[in-house]
Amino acid sequence: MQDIFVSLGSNKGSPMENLRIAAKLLGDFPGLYSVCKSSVYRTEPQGVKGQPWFANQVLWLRCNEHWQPGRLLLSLKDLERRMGRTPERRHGPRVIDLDILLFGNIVIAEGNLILPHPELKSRAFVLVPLQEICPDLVLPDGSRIGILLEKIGFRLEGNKIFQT
Ligand code: PH2
Ligand code: MG
Ligand code: MG
Repeated sequence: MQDIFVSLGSNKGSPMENLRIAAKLLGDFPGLYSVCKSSVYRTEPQGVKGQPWFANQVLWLRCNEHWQPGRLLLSLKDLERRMGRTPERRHGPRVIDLDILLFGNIVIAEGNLILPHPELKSRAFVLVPLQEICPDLVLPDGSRIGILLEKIGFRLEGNKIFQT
């Protein structure tokens, strides 16, 4: 069993509904089990401004020995496609974005399979929900969520995350 953290993001169509459907479909993958889900946060767009705010959520899952990062990445891409995601501008609006944040303590960089997620440490829309569900989480390099959050500028108001 490995612990896996997956980030869900949507800012096109019905974002809340898109997250709900994606989480449900992910839970249906054989050998992949849901541990818990964070709240859904409404978050200021990072990277490309002037697009609708996102709905973001982090899921904590566990998998059996038949899963490895490469297979999970392909399955997430397939799920995005099945939910109607079409190729779009980098960082632009999307129906659903499913990113692996962490897969156990695996550190890997092979093409588009990069773990931990390369932007994990700079994004409040990932760190805040991660801290909500797993406050004691330690990354493979020894860094802690609380310390990482202290290093970046952001504001949390209810379930809204502002980060410029
Ligand atoms: N995803 C991006 C780029 N910017 N900003 C927010 N707030 N939420 C996202 O999920 C997001 C983003 C690329 O995947
Ligand atoms: Mg992404
Ligand atoms: Mg992605």
